[in-house]
Amino acid sequence: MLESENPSDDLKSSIRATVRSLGFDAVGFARTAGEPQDARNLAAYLAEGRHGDMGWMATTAERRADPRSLWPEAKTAIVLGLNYGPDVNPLALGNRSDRGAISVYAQGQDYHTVMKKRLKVLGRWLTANHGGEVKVFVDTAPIMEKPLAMRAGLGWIGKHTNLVSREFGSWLFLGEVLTTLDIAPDASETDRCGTCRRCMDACPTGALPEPYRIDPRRCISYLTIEHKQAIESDLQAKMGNRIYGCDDCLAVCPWNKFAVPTSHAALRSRPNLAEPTLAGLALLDDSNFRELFAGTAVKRTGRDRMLRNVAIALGNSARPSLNDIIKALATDSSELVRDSAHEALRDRQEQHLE
Ligand code: B12
Ligand code: SF4
Ligand code: SF4
Repeated sequence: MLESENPSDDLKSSIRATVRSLGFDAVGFARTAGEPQDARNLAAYLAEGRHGDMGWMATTAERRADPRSLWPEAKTAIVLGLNYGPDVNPLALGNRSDRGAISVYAQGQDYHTVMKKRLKVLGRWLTANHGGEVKVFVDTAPIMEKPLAMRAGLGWIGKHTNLVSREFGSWLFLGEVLTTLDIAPDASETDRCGTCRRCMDACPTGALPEPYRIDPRRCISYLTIEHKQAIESDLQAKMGNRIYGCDDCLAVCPWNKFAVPTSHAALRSRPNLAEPTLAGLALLDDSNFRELFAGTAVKRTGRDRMLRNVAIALGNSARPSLNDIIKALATDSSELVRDSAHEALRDRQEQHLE
C-alpha cells in the first residue's frame, strides 16, 4: 500500500517531522494498554518491599501498570526520548577521592523541565493540527515508562532494568504524550543483551542480583537521592565518592559504543558540577546549596541529605587532609549530617587514617 493511502501513516510522518523540529532524539508509538506482565512484575517488586521509602510507588500501583486506568480515553502513547550522552566517561571520576561524583543525568539542567517544555509544545501542536485530546508525562507521573518505550520501539529493557537504545546506548530520557487519537503502533524492540552481564558485575552494591530485577534498597541512586534516613554502614563503604545518583551499570554497557554526546546545551554538564571538591561541598549552607544546584535535579535532596552523602564520601576517601572537614561536619546543625560524619570518623580511626 502506498504510504499516503493510510491516514495513520500520514499522521505519523507529520508527527515525526514536528518531533524532529522540536529537538527530540527518538520517538515511537504504542497502544496505551499495559501488558499484564508489567503489572505482575510491579506487584512482585512491591510485595518484596523493593520500593523501600518510595511509598508513592505502592499507592499508585494500579494506575502505574496500565496508562488506561490513568486516562481511559487515551488510545495512543507517543513516547519521546532525549539523548543526554556525556562527553567523558563518568567512571573516570571514581578514582578521584577528593571529588564528589554527581551522576550524568543531574549535572545539567533538570531534565524534567527540559522534557516537559517540549512535550507541551508537541501536545499543543497535535491538538491544533490533528484534533484529539492530550496529556503529557515525564518520570514522576504514575506510568511505567520503560515498558511503554520498549513497546514503542525506542529500545529494550536491559539487565540493569534501564532502557537501552541501539542509537544512544544508556543515555536516553523518556517522556510521553498520551492522546485520544488512534495511531498505528510501531514494532516493539527486542532484547539484545544476549549473554552479556557487564552491568550486573559492575554494580558496586550488588543491587542487580538477577537479570532485569533491581533491588533499589541497595542501589546508590536510591540511597543518595530517595532514602531519607542514615545509610547502612556496609552500603556506605561501597558508595565511594558517589554523592548523587550512580552511573556504573549504565556506563559499562557495550551498546554505548553507538552513543553520542548530547546536542542539548541545557543537558550538558555544568562545569562546576562535573567534578566538585568534597571539601567545597562540605561548606554548603542552605542558601549556597540552593544557589549551586539551582535549576538542576540535585536540589531535590535538599542540603542535609546532600551533606550526609558528602560526609560518607569524605569518610570513604583515604586522604588524611580531609579529617578536619569531617570533624567540622560532626558538629553540623543537622542530626543526619552529624551522625554520618561521626560514623566516618569512627571508620577512619579503625583504619588509622586519623
Ligand atoms: C522508581 C524509579 C527509580 C528507582 C527504582 C528503579 C527501578 N528500576 O525500579 C531508583 C531510585 C533506584 C532509580 C534509579 C535510576 N533511575 Co529511575 N526511575 C524510576 C521510575 C520513577 C519508576 C520505575 C519503575 O516503574 N519501577 C518499577 C519496576 C517493577 O520496574 P523495573 O525495575 O523497571 O522492572 C522492569 C523490568 O526490569 C522487568 N522486570 C522486573 N522484574 C522482572 C522479573 C523477571 C523475571 C523479568 C524477566 C523481568 C522483570 O519488568 C519491569 C517492567 O515490567 C522511572 C520513571 C517512570 N515513571 O517509569 C524512572 C526512570 C526509570 N529512571 C531513570 C533514570 C535515568 C535512572 C538512573 C539512571 C539515575 C541515576 N543515574 O542515578 C538510575 C538507574 C538505576 C537502575 N539501574 O535502574 C530513567 C531511565 C531512562 C531509561 N533510558 O531507561 C526513567 C525512565 C526516568 C525518565 N523519564 O527518563 N529510578
Ligand atoms: S545505579 Fe549504581 S548502584 Fe544502582 S544498580 Fe546501577 S550500578 Fe548498581
Ligand atoms: S551491560 Fe550488557 S546486560 Fe547490561 S544492559 Fe548492557 S547489554 Fe544488557
